[in-house]
Amino acid sequence: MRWKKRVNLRILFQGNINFGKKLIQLHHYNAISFFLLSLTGLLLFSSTFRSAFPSIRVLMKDLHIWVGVISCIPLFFYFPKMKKHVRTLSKKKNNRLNLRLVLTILIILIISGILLTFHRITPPIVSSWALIIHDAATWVGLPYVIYHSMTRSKWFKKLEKRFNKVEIKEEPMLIENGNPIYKRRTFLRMLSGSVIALMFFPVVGRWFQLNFASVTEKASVSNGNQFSPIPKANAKSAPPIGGGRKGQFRYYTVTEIPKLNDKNWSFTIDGLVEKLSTYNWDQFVQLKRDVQVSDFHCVTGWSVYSVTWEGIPLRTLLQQAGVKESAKYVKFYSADGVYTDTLSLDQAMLDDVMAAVLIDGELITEKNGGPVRLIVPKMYAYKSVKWLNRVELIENEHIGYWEKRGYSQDAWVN
Ligand SMILES: Nc1nc2c(c(=O)[nH]1)N[C@H]1C(S)=C(S)[C@@H](COP(=O)(O)O)O[C@H]1N2
Ligand SMILES: [Mo]
Repeated sequence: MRWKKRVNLRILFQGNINFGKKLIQLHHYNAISFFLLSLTGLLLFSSTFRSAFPSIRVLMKDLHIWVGVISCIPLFFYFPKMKKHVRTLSKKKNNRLNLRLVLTILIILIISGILLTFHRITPPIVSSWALIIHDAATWVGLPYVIYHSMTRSKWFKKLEKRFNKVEIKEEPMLIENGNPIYKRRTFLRMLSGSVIALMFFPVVGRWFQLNFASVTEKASVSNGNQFSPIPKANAKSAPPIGGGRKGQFRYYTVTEIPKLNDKNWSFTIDGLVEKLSTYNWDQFVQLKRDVQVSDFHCVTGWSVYSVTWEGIPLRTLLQQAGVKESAKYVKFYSADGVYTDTLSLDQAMLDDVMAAVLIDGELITEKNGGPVRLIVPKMYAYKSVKWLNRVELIENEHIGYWEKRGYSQDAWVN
């Protein structure tokens, strides 16, 4: 590969080699780390990748963090010499602007990246902002770097030359007061810039929608689940006492969304219980429900605040079934047939752990884990099993789906 020949770390770290050579090495080095960071970062952002390769998700995250850390090393070598570098650019306004932009983006990425890395010891609001800012800086920085490396590549220079020749032969430059008002070179660059920006449009749009659009999904419209009767919301739920959720869910699933309806759906509590209980939808919606307002935190940094959930507290369900002395853990199953998670009996008895049926007064949509999903507000949401249809009391600890793939068994939110 070409970069192997080009990147020479020795040059970067040796004291007595000339400054210009060092800058070039730094540039090549940064290009490689930026490429690796973008690749691992985009894979982390992608929910398709998440469900296609769940077992390397944690590895990808660690890789992203370590490449990030290693990429910072050259900066420490650069900063003491920055003054000198800026001086060499004193007559090049564009280069100075470029440098300023790149350094600003880098610093934003580094600070937000550090905050995200240590998300477990900061409050969730800090990580959710760090995630938004980290992504935003990526959506500016990544297209910019692609543009930068493209317009400086050999084939682009060739293209420009050809473009300019055509121009001289066939079409004179527009001239006003002796100055060209539209250089074709500029046009070519603007065109490539726009193409790159357009390429990023869908993903940036998606990101924008996730963070800033105030989409209130009407369950009746977007819910593929076919359930009737529709449970009548408690007065505290409609209108929601939490005032309506703030923020948006990023819908995750490790399987296809299960096709559920009031005929094929059932809810079972079994294992180490006095009486095995199975409910069909009709029976389930007759159980007495509570309302709570709580925040929902994904371990990757995003949160949804002030969600008004209505459902059956898990401990009510457990008490009704009668937990046997020997039961120590509770295992939760999803109707997707794959996803499971677990709580200790003590954790399962916490008063805000709930089999939720309504969100902000409406049926939980199928994407969101409806008709019934677990919520464990004090823990990261990988504990909040979607399409919950079975609760089993067990003696020995079970390791959940994501915990098997590297997520911490300690899921408490700070
Ligand atoms: N069945 C099932 N439950 C699940 C998941 C999943 O992939 N499948 N993902 C978990 C994770 S990591 C999170 S952050 C939340 C996401 O909930 P949402 O898809 O409603 O936003 O669901 C949790 N419960
Ligand atoms: Mo998550």
